[in-house]
Amino acid sequence: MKPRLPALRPPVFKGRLHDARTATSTGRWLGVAIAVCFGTGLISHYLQHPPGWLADTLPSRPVWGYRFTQGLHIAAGIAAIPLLLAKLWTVYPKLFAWPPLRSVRHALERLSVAVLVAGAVFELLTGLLNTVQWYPWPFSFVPVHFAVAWLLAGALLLHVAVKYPEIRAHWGSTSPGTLSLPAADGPDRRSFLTGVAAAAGAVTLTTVGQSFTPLKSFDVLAPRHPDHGPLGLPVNRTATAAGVGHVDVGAYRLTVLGPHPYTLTLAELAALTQHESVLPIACVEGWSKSAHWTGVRVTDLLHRAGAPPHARIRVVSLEQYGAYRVTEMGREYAHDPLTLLALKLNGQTLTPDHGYPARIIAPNRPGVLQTKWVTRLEVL
Ligand SMILES: Nc1nc2c(c(=O)[nH]1)N[C@H]1C(S)=C(S)[C@@H](COP(=O)(O)O)O[C@H]1N2
Ligand SMILES: [Mo]
Repeated sequence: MKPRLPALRPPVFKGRLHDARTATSTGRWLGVAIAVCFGTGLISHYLQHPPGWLADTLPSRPVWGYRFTQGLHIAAGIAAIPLLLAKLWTVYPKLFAWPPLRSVRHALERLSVAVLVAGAVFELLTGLLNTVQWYPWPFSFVPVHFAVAWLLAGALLLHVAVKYPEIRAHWGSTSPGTLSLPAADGPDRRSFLTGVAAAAGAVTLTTVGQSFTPLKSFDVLAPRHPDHGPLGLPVNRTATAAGVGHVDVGAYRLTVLGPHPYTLTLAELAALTQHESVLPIACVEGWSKSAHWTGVRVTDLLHRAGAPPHARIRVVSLEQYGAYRVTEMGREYAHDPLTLLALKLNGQTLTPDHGYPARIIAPNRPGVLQTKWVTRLEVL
């Protein structure tokens, strides 16, 4: 007996919320979240990898600038996940539209939607996994996340342009006449949208405390809690993970290379004029916490080496390998009186994981550039 093949017929969707109006309602919030992610992502990228012409003009104020923009980047990305799921659920019947391709224009539009969906899923997934430092892929996160962001932004602009007439028709809260559905669907849609808003609110509330510390007691889902870590500050990369291990204080030297190079022991460094700064560590992964730092002003160290007042510097760590072993610092940071080569954190000697014996702390700067275990400053 021949097995009977089911007839190939597209499924019929009777749900009342797969309509343009619901798609517009979810889409606009998703669009806002993605736009915020894109803008704050650009800020983060150019603070970390400034082109030459920009490096010396990057501002060191406001001190909380990067804390704010990166906290927003991660919060918007997390909130976008339930919004994206809701939006995809609303529009997925279109996958089964028949015939699949009606014209060249229709084919191009579907292609752009495919890029849009793939880009959005990719960015939110890789971003989320980066916050837990899980990299189950063979490529490097930063350049690929950055490149796909442009693809996504382009596809989103195109999508908004193509859908503009529909978006406009369904944007307002009441647009009678354009509604193809009976008014009885109103309550349904309201419940759906309320549910989506509640989901987005819940994931935000349970994670945003990792950087917005007034809400830290609700931070139960974020990978980091602002209070968990030695001296009340989280640690991203431990001394052991960085291969720094135990630092021999007797052998430690700080070298400052410039027109008049010199070398200091830790005792000599500690004998220089010490200053205090209250500055946050703001990690690209979304957590941040403000702390009291005590140490020597970087600008004083550079001045002593005969550096010109506009000098840019390179900071070198005791760390042997790792992407953040060597970092560069533009002149606004290097000569900001708040920028320290810190020896103490919250009144106590740095712990090995926080960069003992000396680490950089500068205002408005991504955490990855707050170099720990510093052994050399080079005037460029
Ligand atoms: N040498 C070195 N410095 C480093 C890192 C590193 O991997 N190596 N990690 C950076 C990152 S990603 C962050 S967020 C901050 C965290 O500082 P903390 O561990 O003292 O909180 O240190 C930065 N300094
Ligand atoms: Mo970080």
